[in-house]
Amino acid sequence: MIRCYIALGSNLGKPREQLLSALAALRSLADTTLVNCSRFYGSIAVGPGQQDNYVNAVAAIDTTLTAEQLLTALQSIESQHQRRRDVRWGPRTLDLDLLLYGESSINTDTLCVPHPRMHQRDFVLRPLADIAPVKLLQSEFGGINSATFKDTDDLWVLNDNDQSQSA
Ligand code: ROI
Repeated sequence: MIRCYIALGSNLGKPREQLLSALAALRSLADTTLVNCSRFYGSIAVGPGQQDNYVNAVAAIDTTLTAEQLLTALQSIESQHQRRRDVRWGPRTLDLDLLLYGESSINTDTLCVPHPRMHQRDFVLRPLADIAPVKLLQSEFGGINSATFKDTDDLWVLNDNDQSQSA
């Protein structure tokens, strides 16, 4: 079994429900166990132009799928959620990014792991810090620590009972 981390993001449709539905899809993926998921975060869109706020989270899975098979499975879950790939950096119903595949470094035309932009993105690092082992956070991420993070104007923890869809 390989321990993998997957970033989830949505800012179209009902973002929270998109994430819950994506987690259900991950849970029923063949040869894969959903191990854990971070809290859900609201976040201001990073990137050009004006976009609605996102809901972001990070999930941990154990899988015997190869990285390529996993990527294909993630893309198929995105398609099931009406993901369109027309606008780069554009709004999306569901984005599933493979952050880490065990300790592998992968660099092919289709796949780059560890995800090349994850270290700069608080909307990835902060949920990751909820669930990743301290050892991994120390070795890969300079010791980021869930306990030292505070809500900011750009990124905040969503309460489970907060039903607002505006993130
Ligand atoms: N911004 C936020 N806050 N969250 C995301 O998941 C996200 N995903 C993206 C871009 C457009 C870069 N911006 C984002 O792909």
